Amino acid sequence: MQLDKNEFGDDFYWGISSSAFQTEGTFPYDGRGDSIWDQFSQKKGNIKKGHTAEQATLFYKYFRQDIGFIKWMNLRNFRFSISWPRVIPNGTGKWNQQGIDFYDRLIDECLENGISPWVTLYHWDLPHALEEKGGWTNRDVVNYFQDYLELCMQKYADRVDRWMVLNEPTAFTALGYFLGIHAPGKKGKSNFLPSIHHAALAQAEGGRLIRSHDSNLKVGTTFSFSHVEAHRNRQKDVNASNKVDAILNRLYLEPLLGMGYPIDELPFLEGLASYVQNGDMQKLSFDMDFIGVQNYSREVVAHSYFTPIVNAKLVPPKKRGKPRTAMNWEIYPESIYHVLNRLNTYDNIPPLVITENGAAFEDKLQSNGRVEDEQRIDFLREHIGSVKKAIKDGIKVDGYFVWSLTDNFEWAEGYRPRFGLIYVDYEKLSRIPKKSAFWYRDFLSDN
Ligand code: IFM
Repeated sequence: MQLDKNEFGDDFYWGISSSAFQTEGTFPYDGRGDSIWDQFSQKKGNIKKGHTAEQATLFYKYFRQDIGFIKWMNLRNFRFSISWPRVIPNGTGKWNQQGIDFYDRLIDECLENGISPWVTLYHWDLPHALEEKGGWTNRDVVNYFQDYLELCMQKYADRVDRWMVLNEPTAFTALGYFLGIHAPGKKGKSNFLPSIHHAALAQAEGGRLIRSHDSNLKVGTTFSFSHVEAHRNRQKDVNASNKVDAILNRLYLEPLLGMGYPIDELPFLEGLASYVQNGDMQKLSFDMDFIGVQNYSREVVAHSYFTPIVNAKLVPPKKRGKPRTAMNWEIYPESIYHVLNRLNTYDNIPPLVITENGAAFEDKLQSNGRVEDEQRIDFLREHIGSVKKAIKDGIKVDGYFVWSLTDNFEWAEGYRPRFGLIYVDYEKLSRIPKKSAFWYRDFLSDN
């Protein structure tokens, strides 16, 4: 497919994304407190091969070099997150000056290089001290979160004008508080339900706090969306896929848009009533300036008696004979088109920005010093092509960010899946631009 960046318009935001815990490294501590992920990754069996993020890519030290790569790729937008426990080690109370200074340096370095920082305020690294008080199951977290946001506004809003409140709330609550396969490793409905309501409240209250700080700031939040299909054309599979769709695509978006929780498909959400206080349902909505869309694949769903809540199972791409990435996710570029199209059917949907799209492959550093990741180039070309088709069909999309700048710590999967456009040699901590980085650079070049 032929792609021309000019077809997206001059004001389209081309960017690249990362997050604090996956890259910074947790040492030197410099006053940083533990997060739930520090604790979770210390426990045997939680992370593949026993990997931890103590070193990660040591972005904390090498951020200048990494920003150099962003500039070299002709990118003008960098999405990263602030680590809450780095700036407020106990989650509440005293702040950590060294942590504050780090993000000052990072933001200034972006600006000096002509790169706009797009900052996510919560990308999963809850301070461990708050988890000891119940984490997202404790309603107080909504207030602690706002105090943390207030501090970020005071320190950085003079230079950062694009903010994202949460990263993928479905992922961090379902994986961390229902299935227990992400930090903090809690399970069951009794943890999932309160965490859903408190994250949904934090999402909207956080938006309001940022807007009240300065109405010129652009406030957004991000969601992971997938195109969902029934495996077979039979009622049981269709019902199962509707339930999975409600969890993956509607759970946090619809309350934000003032539509309430998707109880029609998910009757277990009636249990939220125990946590909803007077006036809360109104507080869940907020008119974001943009929605961050994160899409990687589609899900094909079949009925299953063995899965609680949704009676559904995901049919893996291998079983369907479909191409897949190193995460075992189907390569299906049309998914991003379907997702954008679907979002466009909501009456009051804010402008959309693709804040994550990308793929992990088995990248190999060759003896000639190159990483020839042709598959990633194809992936990006086809997905950007799908975004172009959506725009041609009249859907407003304002930007596209690749996940991710460098290879990094892929949560419970450890370091094996490599998502970066820049390869990281974890022994030497050296960085090597992959062929896809050259491709992205050339695509974005004015010549
Ligand atoms: O690495 C993650 C990121 O932290 C959130 N979105 C999906 C990415 C790939 O799994």
